[in-house]
Amino acid sequence: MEMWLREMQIENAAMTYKIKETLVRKKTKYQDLAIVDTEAFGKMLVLDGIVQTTIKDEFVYHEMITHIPLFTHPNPKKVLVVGGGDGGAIREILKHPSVEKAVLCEIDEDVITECKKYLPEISCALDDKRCEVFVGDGIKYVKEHKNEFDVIIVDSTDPFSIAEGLFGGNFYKDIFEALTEDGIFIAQTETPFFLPDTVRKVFNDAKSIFPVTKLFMAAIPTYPGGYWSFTVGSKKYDPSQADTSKIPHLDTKYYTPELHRACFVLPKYVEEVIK
Ligand code: AAT
Repeated sequence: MEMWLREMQIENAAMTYKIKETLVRKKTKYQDLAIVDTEAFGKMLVLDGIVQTTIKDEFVYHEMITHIPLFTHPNPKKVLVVGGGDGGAIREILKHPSVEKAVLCEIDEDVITECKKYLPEISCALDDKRCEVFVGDGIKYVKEHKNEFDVIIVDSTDPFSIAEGLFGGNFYKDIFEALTEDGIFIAQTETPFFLPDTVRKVFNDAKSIFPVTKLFMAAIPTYPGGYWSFTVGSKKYDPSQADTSKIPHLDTKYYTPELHRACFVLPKYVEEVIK
């Protein structure tokens, strides 16, 4: 018998994945969680029917959401990840020797537990002694920490339900306060192809708060549209002008110093979205 997972990527279009095996499926306190093994992308984490990360393409997202801000900041020591309970962002952050502490603030403890069990390739650094795991709402956590982090990474689900408040101006104001004086923030900010209004709003919210705001793109096959946006808000350093000449070699599959600068060059339709 063939089993297929269908993700409704937008209202009238879907992606389907042939499933080898369902490893876990449960209702957590916050969402419907599944980790399934698929023919095309290997194991994947699915929350409320939406693909969050897969063994085959996770490197694109996790490298770009971390190395762009961490190689823009000259000396990132303390980093916060909001969401990201799979641990992929933490794994990449801890490749930076300057980082003394990486805090993960994930609302759903089951995401952490199940990813540790079934996705060790991604979650492997969550037990590192430089990583501190905190289970709770990122909105509250950020509000309660001031002038503390050099980099804040918002690795969240799409802007509905528990993650809705992670996409707005009020949250970005709190992030600004939680950052140190030359801090940098980055968020995954959806698809400009299918959701131009969302991308525009989030970008403009960030722009109204941060002195430097830039958007870049990366190609992520399992995300709607296949071409995903990230927004960077920075108090001081411009990520698109980072000095990439002295970046040390890191074990990456997508990020390169050349791409660091090139990814900020946008196709015309994306430039129009954020104009
Ligand atoms: N690393 C890629 C995976 C994710 S999952 C995003 C995580 O954000 C989920 O585990 C979810 O439980 C967590 N989350 C959602 N809302 C909050 C909140 N308010 N506070 C803390 N954590 C939260 C990102 C995938 C992007 C998918 C794009 N389509």
